[in-house]
Amino acid sequence: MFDLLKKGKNVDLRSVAPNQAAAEGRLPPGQYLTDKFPVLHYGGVPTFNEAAWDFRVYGLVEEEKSWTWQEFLTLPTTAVTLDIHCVTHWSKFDTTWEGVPLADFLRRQVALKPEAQFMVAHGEHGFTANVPLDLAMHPQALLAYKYGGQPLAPEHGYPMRLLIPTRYFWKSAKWLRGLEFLARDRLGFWEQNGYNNHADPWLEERYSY
Ligand SMILES: Nc1nc2c(c(=O)[nH]1)N[C@H]1C(S)=C(S)[C@@H](COP(=O)(O)O)O[C@H]1N2
Ligand SMILES: [Mo]
Repeated sequence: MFDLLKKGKNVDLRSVAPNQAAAEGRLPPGQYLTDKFPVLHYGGVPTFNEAAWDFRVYGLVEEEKSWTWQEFLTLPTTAVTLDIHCVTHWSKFDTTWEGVPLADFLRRQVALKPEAQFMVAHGEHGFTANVPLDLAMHPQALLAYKYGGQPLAPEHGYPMRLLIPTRYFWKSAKWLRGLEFLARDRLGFWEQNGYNNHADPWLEERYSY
């Protein structure tokens, strides 16, 4: 599977002693801590064309809706700090993000049909990642467009990405363009490629086999 991953700059990520981090009780099993921000994705980094960009919500909703980038920027935002854990074994603590809280967005901007129980996030180039609706409603789930107080870097998802807490970081789709709501779960890109659908780093749910 990892041959599918396009790695960023190949630096030594083991910048902090794992024991020190584990002692804090915040480092899940099999992970090591890094201060860097590795870049991981399949395919190229898309360029943002504001005129062509929209953000769509569809599937099991009463009414499909879409937002331009300027419309999206008017939505209320919040800041979230969380630890991120990549299935390729790096973790990064206290990452700080700003964006639209997904739970608020789904409650105020979207009328989900009662049958909607799963969400598929759609990124540029057909990338998908799936989560159950209750995880999408997690208070730290974000439609994130700032990292560390700055707009997202292109390789980290500019202009906007999903941020899904409590799971391996692959559920956090970069270059987010749409959310689709479903009655039954549908595996996303990495989930179809052998990764565990539940993806809890504390249970080390890396693979589906
Ligand atoms: N669109 C898109 N989003 C993606 C991916 C991808 O391949 N395409 N890979 C995921 C994986 S495997 C990880 S670990 C994180 C990495 O985010 P980062 O590059 O900002 O560290 O993005 C996730 N989101
Ligand atoms: Mo990942």
